[in-house]
Amino acid sequence: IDVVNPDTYERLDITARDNGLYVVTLNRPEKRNALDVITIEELIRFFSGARMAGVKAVLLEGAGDHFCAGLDLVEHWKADRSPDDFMHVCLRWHEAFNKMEYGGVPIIAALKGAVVGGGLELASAAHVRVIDPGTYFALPEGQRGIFTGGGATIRVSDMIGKYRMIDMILTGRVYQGQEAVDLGLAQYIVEEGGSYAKALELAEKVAQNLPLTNFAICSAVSHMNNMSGMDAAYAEAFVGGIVNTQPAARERLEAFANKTAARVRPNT
Ligand code: 1HE
Repeated sequence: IDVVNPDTYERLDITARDNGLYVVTLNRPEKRNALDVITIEELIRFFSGARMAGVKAVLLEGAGDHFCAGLDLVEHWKADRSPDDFMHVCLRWHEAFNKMEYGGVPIIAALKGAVVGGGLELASAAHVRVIDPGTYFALPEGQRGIFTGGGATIRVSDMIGKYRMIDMILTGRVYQGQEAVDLGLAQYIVEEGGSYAKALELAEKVAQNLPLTNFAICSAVSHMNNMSGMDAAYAEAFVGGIVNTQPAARERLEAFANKTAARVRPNT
């Protein structure tokens, strides 16, 4: 299917690896991978069609020294948009990031350098984030005289809590290192320059899960978090009914029953 054809993208590099794993690279390093209209449209296109195209997992990264500098401020300034126009820009961002979070394809983000403004909003739409000690998170919108528009009010406050998010945007506070992990901005920290290798290891691992299981993990959990407890319990039972009886799982269950499957052991 065309959505995985790298020749059809201008801002994204799409690289197929083994076993349905794709590397999606924001490829505008000279502008620190700032998100312009074209990039957002390409993210929508890729993530809308990924699962139907057989994509089993995505490693998301940025070319150059920084993951992403957020909204293309120069494009925004030059376009001198009306409120109506920018509302629709924001809706396209939400389209892209909702397709990512709810699309059912696991996305592992390899982060480095600046992950700021809309770059943090993009990273927060991935399911797993890996950082190195040089990775830093910020919401510079407050200083730039603007506000968020790509889901920070939802996902960043979900990760770190409402008042930490408010502090970040009000004061421009930067979080990095182990503190960023402890607060929930990322799940893994590795040595300097190591986020790509760790993200690749994780992406290769999750690509081995059954696609329907990954679909539930990378879609149902987010949907259920938006529901009341009663509705979430009902929906979980429904999803569990389908996923936990899928024919493809029988082999794995049989292996467990026959004692040939790996056991869960503590970290060494
Ligand atoms: C950009 C952008 C951008 C860089 N839009 N062009 N985001 C921000 O406020 C972050 C703004 N960017 C920065 O603070 C810095 O550029 C970085 C920390 C990311 C990188 O610093 P550095 O020293 O490596 O690069 P630089 O010299 O600042 O930038 C290199 C080029 O990238 C330069 O262009 P050039 O043509 O002069 O070479 C910069 O103009 C360009 N560049 N960042 C456009 N963001 C839906 S609402 C979302 C709200 C937001 O995301 S607010 C944006 C927050």
